[in-house]
Amino acid sequence: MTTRAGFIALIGEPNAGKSTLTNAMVGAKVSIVTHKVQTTRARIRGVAMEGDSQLVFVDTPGLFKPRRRLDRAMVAAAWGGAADADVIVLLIEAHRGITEGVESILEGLKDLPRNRTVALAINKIDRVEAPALLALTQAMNERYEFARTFMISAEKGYGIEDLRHWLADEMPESPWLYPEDQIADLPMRMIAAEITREKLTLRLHQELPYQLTVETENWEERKDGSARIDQVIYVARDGHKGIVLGHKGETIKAISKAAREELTEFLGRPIHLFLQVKVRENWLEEAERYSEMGLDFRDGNA
Ligand SMILES: Nc1nc2c(ncn2[C@@H]2O[C@H](COP(=O)(O)OP(=O)(O)OP(=O)(O)O)[C@@H](O)[C@H]2O)c(=O)[nH]1
Ligand SMILES: [Mg+2]
Repeated sequence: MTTRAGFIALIGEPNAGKSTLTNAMVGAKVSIVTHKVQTTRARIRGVAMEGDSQLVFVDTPGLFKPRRRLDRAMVAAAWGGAADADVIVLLIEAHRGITEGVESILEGLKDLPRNRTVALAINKIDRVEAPALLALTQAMNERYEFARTFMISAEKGYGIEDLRHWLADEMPESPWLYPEDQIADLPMRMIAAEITREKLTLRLHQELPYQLTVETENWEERKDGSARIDQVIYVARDGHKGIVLGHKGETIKAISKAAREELTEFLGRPIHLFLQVKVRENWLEEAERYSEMGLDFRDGNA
């Protein structure tokens, strides 16, 4: 039997639906999703099988004009993911069309090695009418030579099968890169931290989600099959700590409950989750925080 395997980088503007597509392809939630931009911070790999092909999806942080050190490190991680992949899929949002951000990603694509296969996936087609899609497909293909264009809805599952089959055929001959039953290659402690960060992002407003990070400090397996997980939420200011805790600790309690429930389901056993909020004014400039997130601190150098 000839087997195939390779890496597929999903790139696009923040909020394009890259993580939603990763999860849809894998058939499980390996990457967190929110309605807010800049949810994904590092490269997250999700593994899917299609016939004799193993597809390793590399979900990347969104591409945008970076301002802070963290932004720069995220954008560098995204382009790094693209440069290393066998196939790149550029996701754009059907209802937003060719934004300034999309234009600048197209410019960036021209700097990649010429032989790279790049496909276009127009996502969120559930939000527009068909004629608009045809015009958008044409306009995008005039700007860049895409190997194929797919029209999909990552959320509703439209067009996903087609894309998966095409990707499976594009993969190079190779032994499988992961055991057949593995769906992600993120350490569990990191997945657990991401789940808590998702709940924080969903619940907190404005800039706050961008100014915090979550780390799993301790993971203790218990004899009864349950596990105790201790996490720290780093915030940059005293005021932020108050907001995360909420009136009488109600906010943190709700976040903790939501995260614990998802972790319990994900792991299939009881989880005891303990969250602690720490003020660390300078965490956005600390190398250790970046390595915990799976980012390269030096990529953030201006
Ligand atoms: N209507 C619609 N919404 C979608 C679709 N795919 C994703 N979304 C929504 O778009 C939002 C962003 O999705 P994500 O998957 O987090 O987007 P992302 O590209 O990973 O975003 P970043 O990690 O911030 O770069 C979420 O609210 C999703 O539910 C789709 O096909 N249709
Ligand atoms: Mg994402």
